[in-house]
Amino acid sequence: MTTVLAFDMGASSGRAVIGRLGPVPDGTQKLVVTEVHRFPNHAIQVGDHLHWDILRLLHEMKKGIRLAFQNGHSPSTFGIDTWGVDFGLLDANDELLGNPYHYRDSHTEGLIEEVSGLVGEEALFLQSGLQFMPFNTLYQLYAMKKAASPKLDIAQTLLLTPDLLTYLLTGIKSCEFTMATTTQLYHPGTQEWNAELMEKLGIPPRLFMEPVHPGTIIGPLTPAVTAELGVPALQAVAVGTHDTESAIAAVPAGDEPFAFLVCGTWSLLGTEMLQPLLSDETLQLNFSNEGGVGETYQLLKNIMGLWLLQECKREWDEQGQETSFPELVKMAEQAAPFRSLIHPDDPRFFSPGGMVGKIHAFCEETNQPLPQTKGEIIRCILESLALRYRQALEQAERLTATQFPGLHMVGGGIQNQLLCQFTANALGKPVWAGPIEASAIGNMLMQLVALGECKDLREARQLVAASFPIDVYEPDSDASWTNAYEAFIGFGIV
Ligand code: ADP
Ligand code: LRH
Repeated sequence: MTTVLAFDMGASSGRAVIGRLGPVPDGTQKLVVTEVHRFPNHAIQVGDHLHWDILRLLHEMKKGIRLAFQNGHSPSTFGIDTWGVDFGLLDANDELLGNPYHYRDSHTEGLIEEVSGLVGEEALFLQSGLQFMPFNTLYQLYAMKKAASPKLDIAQTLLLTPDLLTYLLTGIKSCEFTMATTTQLYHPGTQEWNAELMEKLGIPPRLFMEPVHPGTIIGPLTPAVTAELGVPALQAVAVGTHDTESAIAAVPAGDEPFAFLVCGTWSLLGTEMLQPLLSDETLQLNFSNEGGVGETYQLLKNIMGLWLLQECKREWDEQGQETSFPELVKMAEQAAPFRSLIHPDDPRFFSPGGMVGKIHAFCEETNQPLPQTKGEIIRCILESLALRYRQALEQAERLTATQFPGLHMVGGGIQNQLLCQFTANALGKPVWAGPIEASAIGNMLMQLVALGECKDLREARQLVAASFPIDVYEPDSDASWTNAYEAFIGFGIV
């Protein structure tokens, strides 16, 4: 029996999950997962900026380690995955300089256009493979440069969030490849940091460490942490530290090309490749090539995702009317279909706050009735997301000249069965949903690879298929989805 511990830090919550690999009565090996700790993760506004509460996350992770042992588990390794792009800076004494910015902070507004003006949009795409998103690390650092941030002047090392958390537990600084490729500063052609681009933008190249690949052992917890928690010196492993890449590693796909949708705060829809696809069409359709585990590249699009629903829920909860996710889904189910649609990737929906008002404004501008009740608003979001998934899947098919037989959905959002069914209906193709805790499972898989318990990504995916059930959603043949898609495409957003 091999036991590992995965920390999966999403933008809305974090969890510590134990994975045990061992034989089952039929003689095969299975992975069994047990959640030992779950905690909320919030953005915090401090003055003009939005930050992560990184020390609270460290505190909760320590609690997770303690609870794992108290509950009788004895993991030998741990791995950390988090959302992409964000980072902390260390000074010459290796101390953290301030609270890391949240990727939804407004300091990067307008910088895509400014940087494209300096470097050229096509050149930037060919040198990074990434879609243009305002929060990419590049724009965050450029914003600090423009603000003459003294932190940037004195920083010696940049650690992306999972590497920062690993450092705070082990004292070892590292840089993991999948996260490095979310920065827009890593060159997919040369497979090196793009120092030339950094110099052009005034970003100091000294900050960046040589990336290591998922499956590399980093080192043990510090003696201070083991003494504080009363646990042995677990070894940290560099997993697919970008949560999206860990989730894709846990898609129970076989050897054929497949399409995936990682469904959480964000929706990431795409397909797995062996090389980045740096075509003109990839640039036009605003797809990313993100480094994946097992020497893969993931051709994918960021879709605003369940953030839309989370923000409406937050607004209503703050008004004192708490409603759970399952209750909201039930209300949506009872609401009338196709009353009004939004385009989830209209930029107005990106920043926190006022989500119901933003949805109303979108509907008003597009001459649609305003969804009023909670059920109407959530139904509008879910139908619109499902139509956006069809649009993105068709784009992925066009880019790769492949017809996918269906869509694998993974992540917390698949607990929303209405969304899974809407997605199958919108696509006219089956949806295979599972596992829910894909990022934590993918995280564990690379620990198992590091420990020699799993040979490679292919074997790891076979283990997922053998260990976790999949729910199948067959499409309803209903012409209203085709009509709604035509209206949706009319919004004109690629
Ligand atoms: P993150 O990107 O923060 O890691 P998750 O993968 O945990 O996100 O997914 C969180 C989302 O899953 C929530 O925003 C919510 O929309 C959805 N969700 C979670 N639990 C349920 C549930 N019981 N029923 C329906 N939807 C749920
Ligand atoms: C999803 C995710 C996504 C990034 C975003 C910042 O959690 O990692 O892949 O683009 O967060």
